[in-house]
Formats: sequence, C-alpha cells, structure tokens
Amino acid sequence: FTDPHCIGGRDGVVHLFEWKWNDIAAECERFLGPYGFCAVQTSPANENRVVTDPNRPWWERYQPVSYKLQTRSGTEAEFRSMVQKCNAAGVRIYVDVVINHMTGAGGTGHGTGGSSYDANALQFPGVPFGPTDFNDGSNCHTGDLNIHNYNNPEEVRNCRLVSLLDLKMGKDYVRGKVADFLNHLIDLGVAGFRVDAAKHMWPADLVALFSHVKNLPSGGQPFVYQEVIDQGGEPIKGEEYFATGRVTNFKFGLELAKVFRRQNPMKFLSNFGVGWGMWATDKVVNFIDNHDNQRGHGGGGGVLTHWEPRPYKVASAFMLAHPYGFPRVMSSYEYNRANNYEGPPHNADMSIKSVTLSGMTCTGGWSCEHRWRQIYNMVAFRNMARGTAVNNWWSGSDYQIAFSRGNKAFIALNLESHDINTNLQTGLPAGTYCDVISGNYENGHCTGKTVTVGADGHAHIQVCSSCDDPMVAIHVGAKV
Ligand code: ARE
Ligand code: CA
Repeated sequence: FTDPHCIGGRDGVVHLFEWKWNDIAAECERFLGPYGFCAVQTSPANENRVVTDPNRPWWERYQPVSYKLQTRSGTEAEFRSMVQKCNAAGVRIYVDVVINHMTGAGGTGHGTGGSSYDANALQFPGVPFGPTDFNDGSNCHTGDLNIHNYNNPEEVRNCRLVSLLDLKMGKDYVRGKVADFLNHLIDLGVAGFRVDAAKHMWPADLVALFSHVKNLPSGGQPFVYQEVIDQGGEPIKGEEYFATGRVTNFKFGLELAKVFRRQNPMKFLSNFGVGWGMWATDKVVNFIDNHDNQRGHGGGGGVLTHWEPRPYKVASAFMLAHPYGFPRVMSSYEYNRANNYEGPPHNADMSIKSVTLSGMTCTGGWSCEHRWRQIYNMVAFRNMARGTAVNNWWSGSDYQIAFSRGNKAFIALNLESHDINTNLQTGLPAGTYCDVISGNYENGHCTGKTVTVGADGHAHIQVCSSCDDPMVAIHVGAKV
C-alpha cells in the first residue's frame, strides 16, 4: 500500500481541492502531465449531504450520504472520463475516501446524488445503512456519543467525530459496503486513496477492510495514505497504521513553518527527516499545509499557507528539493478568511465554477499554488533528482543552506539579511544551468538567472536576501 504507482519517474501529488472532474481532466492533459506531477488527490467523490446553513460549505463533502459518485465536482461519467484522461497523460488519481462516518447527527434530506437520508433514524437507504451499522452506547460510553477526550483511544474510534454518525467498521456488512465502494473506484482506474479520519478507525478493522480491496489492473495494491493527526502528545500513534499504508505526516509542515519563519535555524535541516523524529521515508506523505490546517481546522494553526507566499514558496521548494518522503502540494482557492467554511468559487446556482487561466496562472478565485513557477519547477527538479541523496551540504550561517542531490541538482536557500555570495560545490557536471526559481528553461534558453558550473563542480552562488524568492535551484534537466 505504500507504492504511489507513479508513471515514468514522476513524484508528488497535488491536492486539487474542490475542483470539478472536467477541470481536473483538462489540467492533467495541459499541465500536470507535461510538468511531471505523479498524481492528483481529488475531493471526496461520493454523494454527500447538501448543507445550506452555511450555504454549501466545503466541509459538506465530508458528510457522506451514499457511495454513489455524484457530487458538486461532477457525475460518475465525468469522474470516469477524468480518470481515463489523467491516466493517459501519465497522472494518477487518488481519491479522498470518507469511510469512518456518514452525515452529522440529526436532520433529514437528500444528498448531492438524490438519495434520501434520515440522520435522526440513522437511515441511509442509498447504501443501504441502518441503525445497526453504527456505533452506539454499547461501545461508546461518552453519554452524548460524541468524542471529547483524545486521550482515550476507544472513545476516539467508537464515538462520533464532531457528531458525525460513526460507522461500525468492525461489522462485516459495513466493511463489505465500503470495500465495494473502494473496488468500484479501482475499476474506474483510480490508483490510491487518502483515508479520511483514519485515526477514528481501529487499525485491525482497516487491515480487515483492505484485505477485501483488489489490486490495481496494472498490478500491486492501491496507494493508501491515512489521515492520522499525530503531532505527539496523544496515545494514538501514526505507526499503528503502517500495515495498511502510509500516514499523513503532520509534524513536517509544523517543523518547516518554524524554520522558514526563522524560529529554528535552517542549518539544523542537515539531518531532516528520520533524524528529526519523523517516520521512515516510505511511510509518510508530507505537506506544508492541507485543506484543514490552512483554515484552522484539523490541528490548524502555525503552518505556512498561500496567504504568506514568500516563506511558503521557500518551504515548498525545500520540501520538493529534499528526498525525504512523498510530497503533497496543496492547491487552494481564495476565500474570506473570516468565514473559513466558504466553499469554492461558485455560480449563482451554487454549482462550482470552472477554473480559468490567464497564461500560466489561474484566475476566478483559484489560487493554484501548483502553477507557481517556484513550485512546478521544483517538481521537475525533484523528478530529475529521483534516487539520489543529499550531498555537498553547506551552511554559511544559521539561515543559509545549500545542498546537492547527487550529481543531478543543487539548491541554495537564504533567509539571512545578507546575501549568499560564495563559491560552492554543486556536485553537477560543468556547464551553464538555468536557475528554475527566477525563470524557466524554454527552447534552450533561460528566462531567469543562470549559474555556471566549472569543471570541478564549483560555481559562484549568489542568493540575494531581498529578492522575491531568496533561493537558487539548478538541475541537469535545465542546462543550456
Ligand atoms: C461540520 C461542522 C461541525 C458539525 C459537523 C457535523 O463544522 O460543527 O458538528 O459538521 O454536522 C470537516 C470539517 C468539520 C466538519 C466536517 C463534516 O473540518 O468542521 O464538521 O468536515 O462536514 C480531527 C480528526 C481529523 C479531522 C479533523 C478536522 O482527527 O480526522 O478533526 N480531519 C478530517 C478531514 C476534515 C473533515 C473530517 C475529517 C471529517 O480532513 O476536513 O472535517 O470527515 C487535535 C487532534 C486531531 C483532531 C483535531 C481537531 O489536533 O489531534 O485528531 O482532528 O484536534 O481539530
Ligand atoms: Ca469511528
């Protein structure tokens, strides 16, 4: 479950949060394929509750009504076509699967696919699930059935997360319905799953569930990364979930936020990864921010986001330049930060707006961090450096570092108030390289700065402290 099934030497997934399936298909063909992204993480694909107060928040998609593939992102036919087009472009699809629970308690209505539900009577005929398919007072002892104490693993797993009706994953029937859903996604060509709220399910139940999930048509188990918020300090540990795949590494973004906010010297990054008490490289999915913590949900606070573009780009470049783990790039939309429930850009009828473009950048309220040059060029850097280690580590002072990835790529980062202006070993063959931070490599030319590497691998490296982006990155794929 730990193999991301990347095609052709690619690496890294981009979360196209709340995008429509047709837009993702187009993005795979016109951008993600050509620019070397391994995969897309989609928003939940199955039918969800239609929440109208507040009006159509992003989080309604985390309240399943059935496993029918019909949401504001599109229909099953559109989903199927997206997966086919992305696979053909060499880009994998991982789906965010919400399997710990159904809707919040209380209320009745219809989901985005037209199925009815009764959250008072615990009836979800679209699956169907009924009252005996949910945890209750027999194994959740909090009285109101909600989770209050994260220090009690039984409570965290058997009670309701923010009142969401908690499925009895210990029951064969429930696991069967969930396995059918996951297998249907695999039949449609999906290569992996982000397992929402994995912390709230028993590891043994997940082992049992995934024993019923088929292999990919191309061979191998699907890629599985489980959302377990483990920042230390709670009894539930991420490593309990390694039997069924990787775990989302929440320490990663918090630690890098401290470093790139100048609260912890950058030079300490020399042993970043396992050396910082984080899990093995093939057990983690890393990210600077995610759709929750960028807006104060799910362990939020403290992380860098697109709202602080300068340090965010530096942190993202470091994540992509460093070999540790499998990276996830967040792709957000703009919203009023006072209303962190606000859903994606929408039309008057509340349907999601298509992503629009002006040249390389997105318009219409879509932030598209993955289309920022400093980020997409570092995806190419990472692909070029695949299989190499960190070499030629240098730190000039607390907040100046540089390193190479074998003889394939080299990066220097500077958060001091004075420039880096020195001769450094880049590990690269002699030649003239494009700095892919300040510009692109286009038709054999650099649109930004260049770096000249001599026969001994050394180069004069200048990284100005006051530039838009205080870093320089070169690799063998962008040599003039
Ligand atoms: C919404 C309303 C609630 C309401 C509920 C039911 O906001 O007030 O009670 O609906 O009607 C998302 C939103 C929630 C939203 C939910 C359903 O964030 O606000 O509830 O959708 O619509 C814990 C979990 C972790 C979870 C985070 C948010 O452990 O799994 O909380 N993250 C995932 C997703 C979320 C999603 C869900 C799960 C639910 O990424 O987007 O919720 O499917 C400590 C602990 C963490 C804990 C955290 C809570 O840090 O260590 O484990 O995270 O506190 O802040
Ligand atoms: Ca549970």
